[in-house]
Amino acid sequence: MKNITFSTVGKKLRLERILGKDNKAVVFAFDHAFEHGPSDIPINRIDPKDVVKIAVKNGFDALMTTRGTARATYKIWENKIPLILKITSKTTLRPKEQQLLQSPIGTAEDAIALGADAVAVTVYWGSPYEDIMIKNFLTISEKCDRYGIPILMLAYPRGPNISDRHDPEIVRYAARAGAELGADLIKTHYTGSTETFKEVVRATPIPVLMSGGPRKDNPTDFLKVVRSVMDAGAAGLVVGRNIFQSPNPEEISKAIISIVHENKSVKEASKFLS
Ligand code: FBP
Repeated sequence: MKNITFSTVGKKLRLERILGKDNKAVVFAFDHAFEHGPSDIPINRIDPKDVVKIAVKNGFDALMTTRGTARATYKIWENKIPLILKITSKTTLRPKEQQLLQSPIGTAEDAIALGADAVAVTVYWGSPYEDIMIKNFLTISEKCDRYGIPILMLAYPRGPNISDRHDPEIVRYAARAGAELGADLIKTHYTGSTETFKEVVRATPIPVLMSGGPRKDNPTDFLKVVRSVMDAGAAGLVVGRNIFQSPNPEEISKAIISIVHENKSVKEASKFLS
């Protein structure tokens, strides 16, 4: 027991609440009203409570959202689903170039105050502001290490030298850099094939979750991507728009969760879709 710190135990317990017994997770992402603005939020879902209800009712492993939404909706998620507090973001109201910087929008202490099980922090690898985001990450990481809070890093390649955010080698670089910096979980873009995503997973010595991305018109196409990353050894995904912009969020949620947690094929999972 001598070498085990209190925070090591806390971090382990919190990670287990998110990843569960099978070490896999489907996290519901809902920070878009801040990060992208009204264009991302369907008019029938402008009340944040309606979107949080989707995460709670459909068996997601965690809800990732901002501190204001977490507070406004806590009666819906409390004691039902772990909270991952998103503590960096940017708005699209900023000048374009400054959208390459994620600013602090919460703290590790907020996570403790809200009873969250992790924080989520974005680093745009390749941004002219990469240095600021690395420094912010280290400040957050120092506190999280003390308090036993895991950090999910959104490791996104983005900047003037990045022409393709899904380029396998660049995604692999970003994911690995996130792990090297000390993240506990990585969330990053799909690379277009199982083979290349396998390399991302192999190069990254912590669990890798795929980032959902814009909603696909055909939900089966999204299920194929989910199947591909699971075949590549991913620990699951973090998904928002493909769920809350869908006319049938329940169906697509069940289908995704069946692939991740029950190892279903795309064909089997498609049975959930009408
Ligand atoms: P989605 O599944 O909707 O892509 O959600 C994941 C996410 O990372 C959100 O947490 C975030 O707001 C958004 O995508 C960022 O998207 P982008 O980096 O493409 O602006």
